Amino acid sequence: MTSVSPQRSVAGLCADILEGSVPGEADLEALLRAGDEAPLVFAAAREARARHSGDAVFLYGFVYFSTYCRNECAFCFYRADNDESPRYRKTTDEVVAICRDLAASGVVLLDLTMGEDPALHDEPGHAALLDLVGAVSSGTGAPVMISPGVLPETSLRALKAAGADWYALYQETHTQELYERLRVGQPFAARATARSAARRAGLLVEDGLLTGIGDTAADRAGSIVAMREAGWEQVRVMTFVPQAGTPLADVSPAGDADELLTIAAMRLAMPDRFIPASLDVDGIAGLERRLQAGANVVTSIVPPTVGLAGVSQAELDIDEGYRTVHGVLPHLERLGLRPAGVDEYRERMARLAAVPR
Ligand code: SAM
Ligand code: MD0
Ligand code: SF4
Repeated sequence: MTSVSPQRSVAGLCADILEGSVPGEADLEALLRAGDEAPLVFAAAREARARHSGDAVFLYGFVYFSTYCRNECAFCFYRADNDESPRYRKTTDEVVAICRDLAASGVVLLDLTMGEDPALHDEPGHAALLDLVGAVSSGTGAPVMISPGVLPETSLRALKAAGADWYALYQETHTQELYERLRVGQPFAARATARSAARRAGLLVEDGLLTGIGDTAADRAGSIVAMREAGWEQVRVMTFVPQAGTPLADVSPAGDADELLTIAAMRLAMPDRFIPASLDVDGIAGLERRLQAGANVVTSIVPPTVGLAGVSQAELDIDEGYRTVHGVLPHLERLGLRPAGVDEYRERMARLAAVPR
């Protein structure tokens, strides 16, 4: 396979990539700067998706079970010193009941997410977390993702043994200076090390980006290349949503144009990977745009009435029941897409796990 020349037009680049050329960093930056030609990039991304995923879309349930956190991420509503965010910690029984209902509603994966809650993180051997993952896995029979923050390899191995399939840990940006302004006080290398440890432990891994937070197209192109080289099985991007009570509360919200182009560029760079359309940025109103940019996963499906929050949109569309399988299905149908079942999902996970890396 050859690299595409950086001099090509957007249309030419897209055509070359669909014919098998591997886009380099300059090519990806050109795609990310497509501007008025963005629709060409989205169409190419949909074609790449169709070749690898057909019309299948994978629906993920999101369970933010503890919103306590010891960290001070500049962008996050749940940073330790914010007293405006809702704090709760669900019991194992509550989480299992929520997950059973989510699995019955048609999601193919349960994403168990928490802040770096000292009550769970400081416990020797992370026994309560292991117990929770074991209970959700055996109680639902569904694939499980954990998003717990940075953990040591021993605990990641134990979580895999307890039934976890995936570890999600986002770098936000692979440009170190920008990272240090965002994840204040958290070493850049520690997150990368934890993802590598998770892979050694046999977990599939998701990395991800934030955009609209001081990043440039060059930063995002560099990140896409870094994530492709690492071979992570799932990659994401979310637009920064300014949060009350945080240092970045007054930043003007970016539109989603850069997020959409980043989804499409990731799809063209990594055609066989899972790439989410998150309901946690623009809610249900933003779903079709993200799917039309080449996403093949819908994340942040949250059941109403059980007192769970989103991360970047704590409340948007949750009580209304729009962030549910029922709320998502009409949008898939309108785009000629269909929700995949758990067996098909497991088969796709196994295929990616078998890719040499
Ligand atoms: N505490 C764990 C951690 O940070 O790894 C797990 C939570 S993690 C899934 C939360 C992710 O949501 C962040 O990594 C970031 O990518 C995204 N996020 C948080 N606050 C956000 C905001 N205000 N706007 C957009 N995305 C945000
Ligand atoms: C999402 N709110 O998927 C969730 C969260 C954590 N693994 C994912 C950021 O949008
Ligand atoms: Fe804590 Fe995660 Fe929010 Fe950072 S992004 S403050 S680690 S919950």
